[in-house]
Amino acid sequence: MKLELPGHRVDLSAPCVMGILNVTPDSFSDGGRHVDLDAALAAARRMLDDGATIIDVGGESTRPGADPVDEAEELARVIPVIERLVGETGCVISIDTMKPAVMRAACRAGAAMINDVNALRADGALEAAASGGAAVCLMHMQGTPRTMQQAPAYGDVVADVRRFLAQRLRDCVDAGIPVDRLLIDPGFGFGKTLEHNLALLARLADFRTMGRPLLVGMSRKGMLGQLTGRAVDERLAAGVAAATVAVLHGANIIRTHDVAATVDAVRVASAILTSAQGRPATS
Ligand code: 9MG
Repeated sequence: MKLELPGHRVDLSAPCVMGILNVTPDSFSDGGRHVDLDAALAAARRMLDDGATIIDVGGESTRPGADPVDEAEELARVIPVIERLVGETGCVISIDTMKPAVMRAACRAGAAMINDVNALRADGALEAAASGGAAVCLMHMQGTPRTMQQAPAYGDVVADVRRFLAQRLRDCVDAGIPVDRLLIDPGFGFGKTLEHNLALLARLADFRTMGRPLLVGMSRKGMLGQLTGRAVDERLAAGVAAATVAVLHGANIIRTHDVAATVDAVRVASAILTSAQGRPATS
């Protein structure tokens, strides 16, 4: 499967890695309110050297309980980074945002993908994505980042998330976004308990039948902390294990903070899948 993006063609016949570049003051701070552009660019270059195929640039935290950031502030954080990354590396850039104005400006600056944890549900987001020409990752989220972990509830989490994503795919196509530009993501940790997350991971292959590339992100998330008892900066092994399982269950793109280790894991899992596909099934 190939993903056609403005100026790029991403080959998804083997799974690949999306590196996370959070340009929030707590990530690349110069000690004050401002993002240190050179430090952010150096981190992106390191992820590309480590084998990332896509860099996901985000200026608003979507962590549980996170406060929203206003539009002007988000633009000021992400646009200079995208402009410099495009100019200096020519890499595939994804913009992680829920805001239509940020989507438009990021696409003008050279972003080839929109990664929206809100699945283009904000007013004007469908139109912004349709006009920008970029690919779009539609993620499932129950609630908002501020409230989503308060009491998430589902009938059957896999069926409910699948139904939501199928409806959003139809809404996007109705709004004029070609289906071959759309990706789906079940949204690990976004309005889900540990049991919900584990059910989604165990049954990830159910999303393959939707016919769109499958992106997943579990890197450093709370579900890994719940399973291991480890702090956020000690979850590398757990994240690599989760990424490996995701690839074995059909994920095409793994979103991660830890690119080098995840690239290795994805290569191993992908080779096992390829080798298994050449063999007759055993009973
Ligand atoms: C921005 N962001 C944080 N977690 C994410 C996830 O799991 N998937 C996608 N697509 N974006 C995410």
